[in-house]
Amino acid sequence: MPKALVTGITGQDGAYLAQLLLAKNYEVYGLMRRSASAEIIGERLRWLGILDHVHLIDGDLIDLSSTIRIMDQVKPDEVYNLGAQSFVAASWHQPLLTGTVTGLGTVNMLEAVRIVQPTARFYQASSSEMYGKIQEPVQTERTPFYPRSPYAAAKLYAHWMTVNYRESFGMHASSGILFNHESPLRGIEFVTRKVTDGVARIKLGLAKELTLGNLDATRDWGHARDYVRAMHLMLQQEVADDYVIATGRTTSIRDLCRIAFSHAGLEWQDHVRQHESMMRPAEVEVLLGDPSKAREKLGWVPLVQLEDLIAEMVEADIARHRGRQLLALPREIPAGTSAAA
Ligand code: NDP
Ligand code: GDR
Repeated sequence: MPKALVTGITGQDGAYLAQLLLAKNYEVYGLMRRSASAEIIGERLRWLGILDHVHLIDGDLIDLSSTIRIMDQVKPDEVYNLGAQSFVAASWHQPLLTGTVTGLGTVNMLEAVRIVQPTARFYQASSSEMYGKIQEPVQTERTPFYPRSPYAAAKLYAHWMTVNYRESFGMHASSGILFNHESPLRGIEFVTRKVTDGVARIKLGLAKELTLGNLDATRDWGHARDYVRAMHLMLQQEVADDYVIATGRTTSIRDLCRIAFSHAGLEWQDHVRQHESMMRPAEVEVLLGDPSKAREKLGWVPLVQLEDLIAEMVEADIARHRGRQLLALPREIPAGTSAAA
């Protein structure tokens, strides 16, 4: 039975990846931060019905002794490093924490692999945010990077350290440059989920308006379930490499609103408001990925269309607010209450 160690297992991708690996008969271990709210932290895994099927080990990415201890305890065949401070807007408020967790935390994992389990295959969760102020209209593995936030700068450091460990120590270390991917398990602070949650509240008469920031930005959105398949495929290759994972279609926040509100039979213009406080100090205006290399080398293609993804999210949020799944859900803050966008 192959063994996988997943950091960030309590997050959106970690939960879907754990589900995929269990279905493939892996023994799945997850690094989990200690929390005073441990019963809530595991909610995504519970939502997928797999909380009791994974082994959770306490530790923290910023603590090298944690990563070494866990590597020694598990001796995994594959390591998926998904843990991060992953919210771009928060990275301006907490730049040092973001650099420590998202940047140096990756090196703590790489060091633990190098010291304890150098034969393990390593996956790094790199990001399309590294392209930032885009240098080419369609981004590939060869497009130069131009990070626009403390988050993106931290991810870029982690990305190059992954490449460096591959080239310096011969480690099987791959980086997935993933474009935005969403699901009903997406954190409420990200724009897709904020919108689908807002649609649900408005539909059910719990709210009248939804306040957003920049409606002109465009993103290449896919489904998280499709994207974790790509992570696994990367580690099954004989030679480690870096891959762009994207759909090849970009959509504005405005059009996202149109799709989500119309799914519930609502007009988005009647409800969406823009507010300065939701704007970012520096914006990534457009992202559009070319996943040709992943298609050719991994045989990976995305299966879910944006409209179907948004429909699934709206339905899930309506169900949540109807209270059908109240006990099985992550704790949420109401959309629009955060000062940050
Ligand atoms: P989430 O924010 O949902 O999950 C982040 C995970 O990291 C959580 O499990 C969180 O734990 C954990 N974490 C945070 N800080 C620490 C720490 N100090 N030590 C250990 N674990 C920690 O992110 P996603 O699932 O959406 O993304 C997964 C990864 O992929 C992230 O690295 C993200 O930056 C990257 N990425 C995501 C994309 C997307 O569109 N979703 C696109 C490209 C890259 P806790 O539950 O305790 O907070
Ligand atoms: P992003 O995702 O920053 O691309 O990072 P997010 O959904 O937060 O923002 C996407 C775009 O929407 C605009 N926007 C708003 N965003 C939020 N969150 N809230 C709002 O009210 C709002 N209004 C407009 C933003 O300005 C932005 O242009 C995500 C994360 O998962 C990262 O970890 C990952 O690396 C990248 O995707 C790829």
